[in-house]
Parts: sequence; C-alpha cells; structure tokens
Amino acid sequence: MNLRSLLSAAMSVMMAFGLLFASTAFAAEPQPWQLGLQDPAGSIAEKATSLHNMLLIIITAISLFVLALLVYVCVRFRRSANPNPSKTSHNTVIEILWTVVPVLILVVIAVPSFQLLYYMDKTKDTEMVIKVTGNQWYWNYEYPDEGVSFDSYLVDEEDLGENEIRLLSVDNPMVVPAGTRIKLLVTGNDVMHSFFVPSLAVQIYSIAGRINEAWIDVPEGTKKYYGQCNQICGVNHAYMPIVVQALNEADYAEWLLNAKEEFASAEVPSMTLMASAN
Ligand SMILES: [Cu+2]
Repeated sequence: MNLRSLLSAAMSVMMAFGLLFASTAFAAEPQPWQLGLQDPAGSIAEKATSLHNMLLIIITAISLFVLALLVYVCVRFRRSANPNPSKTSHNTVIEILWTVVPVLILVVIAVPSFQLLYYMDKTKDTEMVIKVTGNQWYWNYEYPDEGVSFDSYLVDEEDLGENEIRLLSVDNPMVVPAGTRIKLLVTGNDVMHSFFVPSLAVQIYSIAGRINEAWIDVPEGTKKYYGQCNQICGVNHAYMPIVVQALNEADYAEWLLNAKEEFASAEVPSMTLMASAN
C-alpha cells in the first residue's frame, strides 16, 4: 500500500466519523457523554457546523500525514538502516512545496470562514429585535417594540418541574416566534458576561456601556434552545443559564399579550416614542 492510498483511506475513515457525529440527533441541550457539537438550529448554525466538520477532516488529515512522515523517517533513516546520513541541506522542490501547500490549505479554510463571518455580521434582514442584558447573575430580556422587559433566573434544584433541566431551566425564558430572524442587542449591567446558545451558534459578549449586535435564525418548530453565560463573571457564573423558547405564531401572540400585562417595561416603547415625536 503506497502513501497516497494510505492517506485516502484515512480520509474516508475521518469523513465517515464526521458524518456520524453530524447526523447523530441531539436535542438543543447538552447530552451526557456527548461528543461533537449540538444539532445545528438555523442557517448560521448549519453553516458553522459544516465549516467545523470540514476543518476536522483537514486537521486530521494533516496530523495523520505528519505522523506518517515521522514514522517513515524513524524507520527508514534509523542508524542501522542508514549508517551514512546524507549531507543534504537544500532541496528547492520540497521547499517550494512546503510553502505553497500550506498556503493553499489556508486559502481553502479562509474562503468559507470569511463567508460565514460576513453572513453572521449581516443583521439588516432581521424581523424583530430583542435586547439582552447580562447581570450578576441573571439575564434580562427586553422587547423594545412591544414595551416588554423581564428578568430570567435559574430554577433552583428543589423547584424543578417536570421536563425542567437542572442548572439549565429558567423561570422566564426568552420567548421567540419560530421561523424568525431576530436581531439581538447584547449589553451588560455590571461585569462582562457572554450570551451563548450553542445550537443557534450565537456567542457574543455582554459588556456594560457597549451594545454588541448579533442575530439568530430561529428555525420552524416549537423547541427550547438551552445556553449559558460563558464568560467567567463571578461566583454565580454557572447559575445564569439561557433558554430560548420558540413558539408558533399563535402561541407567541398569546404569550406576548400576557407578557405585556405581566412584564410591561417602565420605559416608553421606542415605537411610541417615535410616534409622539412626529
Ligand atoms: Cu455571566
């Protein structure tokens, strides 16, 4: 078996593993003994996952290639097999190769990376806005166009209801309509936090005095997407989870109606403000 067929065999094994991980059905929450990423939800997460799978194949192929070279050199040029080592110090062909090939690999990686970066950066096609504020140690969600604002706290272990998850469930989730592109304005009130929902592939710092922008592409279907603050933010850092609850249009409208009564924000909604200015 020559080196090339060995490499292509290794590549096929890796691809099979990549497909295995990609196709395993995970919920939008971490699973015990989980390997790989959570199931992607929405276009951003799908693009991020396929980029990750491609990178996994490339880095594995490179690692195996380097390992194979090392093993070959150790065996072929060991003292007993090669008692008089050559004094070669330059080889133009191989020097060009080990410069050009890595450059080409980086280009292959850079093109989809930049595509994804610009895709994630483009918040102008979003349909609604939610302002997310990180606090020590809970999240606040504000719907500026609806005049709704509420805090979201961890559900204590002794208060867990049915289907609620220890350390991940919250009292008031961030409710969103399914099948919607949502712009997130993320800011902070005290120390640095980070809004991270793995299945939606959103991870963005929440910093006091600064507003960071991101967007999520919530797919169709009633589902909960779990996440956590992932910037070490103090003693209760582990106890400020995130739940994004996607509801169908009718349920969302009903939730909004109740929320407007229960969570009416003290501030004047931006739309009313604009109307009164005219
Ligand atoms: Cu935090």
